[in-house]
Amino acid sequence: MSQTVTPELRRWIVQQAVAGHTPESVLDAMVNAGWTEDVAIAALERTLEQHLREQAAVQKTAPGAGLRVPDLDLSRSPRQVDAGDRRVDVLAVLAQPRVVVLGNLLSAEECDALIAAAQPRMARSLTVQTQTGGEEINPDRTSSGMFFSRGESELIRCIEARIARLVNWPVENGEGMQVLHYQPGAEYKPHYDYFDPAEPGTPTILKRGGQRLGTVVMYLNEPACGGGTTFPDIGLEVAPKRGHAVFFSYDRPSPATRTLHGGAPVIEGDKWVATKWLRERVFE
Ligand code: PD2
Ligand code: ZN
Repeated sequence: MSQTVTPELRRWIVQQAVAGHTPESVLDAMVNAGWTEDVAIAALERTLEQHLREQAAVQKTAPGAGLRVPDLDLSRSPRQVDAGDRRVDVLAVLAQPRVVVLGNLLSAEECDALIAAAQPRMARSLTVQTQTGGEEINPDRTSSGMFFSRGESELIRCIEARIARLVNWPVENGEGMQVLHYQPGAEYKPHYDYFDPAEPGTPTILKRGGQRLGTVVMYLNEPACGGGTTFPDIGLEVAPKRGHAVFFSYDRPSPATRTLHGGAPVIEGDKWVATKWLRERVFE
């Protein structure tokens, strides 16, 4: 039997270590699950060494040494933040990684209007092809989607200005808003939103606006079951609730940011989201 150490297995190993399980007990669990002992030991050693190296790199980098990133001003622990034309509820805050769950970012009417405007333009979702900087159909992302151009309508301009004010980041640094639609069984497997510096296509992608530094995922409707936004490294799942959103930022393009996240499979009903990615510089 060929035994491949998948990213999921690596993540599981790190999660076991972080939860305090000894390497011996993790090894036992792997062997019981059918792993050859030699392969399991090698996978454990390599994964834990890499994890320690990453942790050391984070600790060596003093706070603030990463890039300046979009962020809400939560210094007074406000219940609400003024986003210009709307007061947005702050429902949950995590400092490290920075994750903020927001309520009332969009009205029900805005959610419906976004879906209606997106619907005729939906196509099977593409992801950036990291080898070349082009785009490709990705089996890890079984949703369909479309992009609005920045400022293309009054509705889009209004939401873009609100997000810019909320996270203190220029409208011009935002990518065009993307709408995704998931039907039952569709998901977006865990990924990072930044562009991996090790991929050959990344320099081409970065010419247009630099790195992504932050993401706002806005929920436009409510699937009956499933479809949460998951953050496997921090054990968080954000429920898709109409008008709510989750914001998170990453000050370096590294797994050390612990911003791995995914769209869990929709089990019943369907799911609509709008995503806004925020870049380092002006995105033309
Ligand atoms: O739809 C989601 O919950 C989701 C999850 C992860 C969207 C994105 N990433 C994204 O658009 O980047
Ligand atoms: Zn994402």
